[in-house]
Amino acid sequence: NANGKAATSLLEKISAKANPEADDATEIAGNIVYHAKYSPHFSPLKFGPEQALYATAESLRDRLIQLWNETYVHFNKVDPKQTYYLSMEYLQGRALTNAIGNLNLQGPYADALRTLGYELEEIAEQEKDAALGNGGLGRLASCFLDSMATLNLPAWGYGLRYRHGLFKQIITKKGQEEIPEDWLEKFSPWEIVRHDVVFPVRFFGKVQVNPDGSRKWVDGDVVQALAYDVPIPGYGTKNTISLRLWEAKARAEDLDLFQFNEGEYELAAQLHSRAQQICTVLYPGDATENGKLLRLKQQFFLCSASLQDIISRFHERSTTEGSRKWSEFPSKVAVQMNDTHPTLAIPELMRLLMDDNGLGWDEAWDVTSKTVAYTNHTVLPEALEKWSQSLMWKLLPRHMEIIEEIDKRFVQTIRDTRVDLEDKISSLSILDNNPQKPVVRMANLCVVSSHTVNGVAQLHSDILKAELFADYVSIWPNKFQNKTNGITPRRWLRFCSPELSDIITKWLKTDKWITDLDLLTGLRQFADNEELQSEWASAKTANKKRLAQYIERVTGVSIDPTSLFDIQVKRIHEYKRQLMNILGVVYRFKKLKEMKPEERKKTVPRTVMIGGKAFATYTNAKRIVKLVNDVGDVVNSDPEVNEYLKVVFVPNYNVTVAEMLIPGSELSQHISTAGMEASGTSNMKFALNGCLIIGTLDGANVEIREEVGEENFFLFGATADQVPRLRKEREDGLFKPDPRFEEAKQFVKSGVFGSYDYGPLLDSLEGNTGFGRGDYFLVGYDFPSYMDAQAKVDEAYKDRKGWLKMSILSTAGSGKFSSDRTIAQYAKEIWNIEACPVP
Ligand code: B1H
Repeated sequence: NANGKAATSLLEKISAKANPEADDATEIAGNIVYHAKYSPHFSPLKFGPEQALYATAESLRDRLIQLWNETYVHFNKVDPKQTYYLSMEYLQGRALTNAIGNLNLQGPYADALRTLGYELEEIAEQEKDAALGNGGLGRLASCFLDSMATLNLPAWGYGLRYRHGLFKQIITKKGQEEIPEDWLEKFSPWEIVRHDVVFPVRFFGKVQVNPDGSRKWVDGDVVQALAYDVPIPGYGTKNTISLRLWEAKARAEDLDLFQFNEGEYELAAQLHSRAQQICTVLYPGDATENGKLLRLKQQFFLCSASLQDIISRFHERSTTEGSRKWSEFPSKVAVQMNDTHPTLAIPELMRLLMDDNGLGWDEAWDVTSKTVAYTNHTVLPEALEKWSQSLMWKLLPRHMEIIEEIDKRFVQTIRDTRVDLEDKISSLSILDNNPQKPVVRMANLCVVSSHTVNGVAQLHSDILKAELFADYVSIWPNKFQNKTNGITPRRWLRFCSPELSDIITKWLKTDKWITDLDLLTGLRQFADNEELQSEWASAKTANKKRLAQYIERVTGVSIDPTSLFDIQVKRIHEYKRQLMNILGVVYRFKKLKEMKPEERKKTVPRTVMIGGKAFATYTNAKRIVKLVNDVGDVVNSDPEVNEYLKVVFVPNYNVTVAEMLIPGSELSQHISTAGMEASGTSNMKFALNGCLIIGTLDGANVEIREEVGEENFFLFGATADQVPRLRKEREDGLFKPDPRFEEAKQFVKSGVFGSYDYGPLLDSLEGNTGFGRGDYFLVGYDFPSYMDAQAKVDEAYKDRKGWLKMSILSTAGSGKFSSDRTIAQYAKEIWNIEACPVP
């Protein structure tokens, strides 16, 4: 590598100097060189782009460690109430550009690297994407951390250090194939292992009853939880918080030397390999309940280690001698559960308080229920976690006793106080004792035990109150809240589209919008301004060109940067209706084929990009991936139409790919069956980047449309309250399909897109024919209004100025969707915590 060689010789000319406070280019270059030489991870004398990445990251890490320490000491001194966000998923993506940007060191870092022969962007490209999550729920957790740090809130995240994150998707002739992801192949420069932060976590065993009647969980397997801290810098502040990820380790004494000496190596290391399994891989399900023992172990491991750590910090911060009063705990600690995945935090906190610290039930319950809060992210029945009671008794016998007791007391209270709910008790109770399959309903445990339950968009929260949790609302009318999701404007605008950001800053005459996103409304007054429009267009065009190059590099398909860039990227799921999108494309293709050449010339050229991962065993989702690829192959090589239509499946969609796609998008599709997408968060990212939305009245779309204005949103489809009736009509055979829908399906069936058997996939769209699910997702019902909305998109795009105005207004109306707003609301309305800025 010539570049590497040049850089190696440059390395010799710059004196190495460790300097965690380096902030000008010369000092930074010295610090990078220091790490290249004295924190080496590669053979000496190599300084290619990869070595440069690690040395650069380590130079930043010095600074982050310093800020992390200052923040920790400050929080310890002030002893504020602190929030702990418990999540099984974090989709952090890359960290380099984000850290440099949040510390406002772009210029000096770019200059420092240039003296070493590299461009910052080129080095940033070397970093792996940390994908310890599946989709929206995991990315939300990561956006929340960014906002917590930026708002100077005393708050930490807890998660698991999966050895392998979400699988890598490759596309072959067979469709999607999954390859293990390997973000730790070399090492991550962003984590700091804390060898002194280790907690024991028990599994299996039994409950011992002591002479005084107290109970204790004993025996079974004990695994060590070891802490790794990922520093999370705030934007424009010293505050740097922690994402603490737990790794599972066996203890030395768990190696059975006797068996080893007998030559029984596998038996000897049995406990070691069982411990290792826990954090080996992220479960790749998105909105799918799974019910496997290892997943339950992961969930408990996260909860137990985090709570032990939280309790030890509660004592560490005590200024009085001896241990603190437990009644103070809820005024020092808030625990937020990201969906039901960390529900075991509830019985584990009860157990730690009662069995390890001697509290009585009432006292422990008071502390626990004032500490924990629960966010629901889905109403899909298949995603509501239910754990088999027998599995739980085996793995967590003491917790099952506690859950039974919580349930017993809850049911008794209802019997005593609410005779009207007598016939609802079987659905309200935590334990479902159905003899076929007795289970624990985790959402019920969360609702009964939490002081607050929230949904993630207004419509979703309304549905929770009116349907899923309606009877609980009658018991606790004030427990339920809405917290509309948000996204961090740093990663999702400032850093992924610097061109557009600079234009915004120029026109608003301030860059304060980066931390006060409502200021974007200031762009509205310029929406018609031709100068702004032309600057806006050139930024968008630059982003489209960059995206076109990327697409050509990863797929080999060349796309026209002047065509309309139409994107749908999200996990592949029938409720998200990628199938409707591709059937719309099929119809467009068929019509283009039927047109005369001069007619075609009048159409608006479009590039449709679809990306997302399918759960490995979700057959229909995989068939959709295959269909998109097959349609792409035919359309893109058709010389009559490929000037007017291209169809690209973007492989391996992840945070890094999103940062390339979103800034280059002009239209994005958020087209789920109404009532099924709890919120959506990519819709917010697209809108913020001046991309128009075609979508249903679902999730946060409803609020986005309110904010950007209905004339700037391409709306179609049934509303959530119509869905049950429409499903019934579909089942009863009362539905008359639109001819365009029939034509599109027929065209696929005719075999134009290859010999793969799409019969089963298309049958899922039929009504009550005995096949499929009777078009449960109402693709057939919504198809005509979807196609009409698409025709309006084409018309609107022909009016270039009109489109630019809409695009500007879209960005201008996106202020509400900053995760800073969301987190400020959680802090005030759920956690009751206040900012604690490091001086
Ligand atoms: C969301 C999940 C989810 N909702 C189970 N539920 C999982 C469920 O591994 N599992 O078992 C993983 C994830 N994810 C998403 O959360 C919603 O579908 C989106 O609409 C929402 O925007 C996002 C964040 O609130």
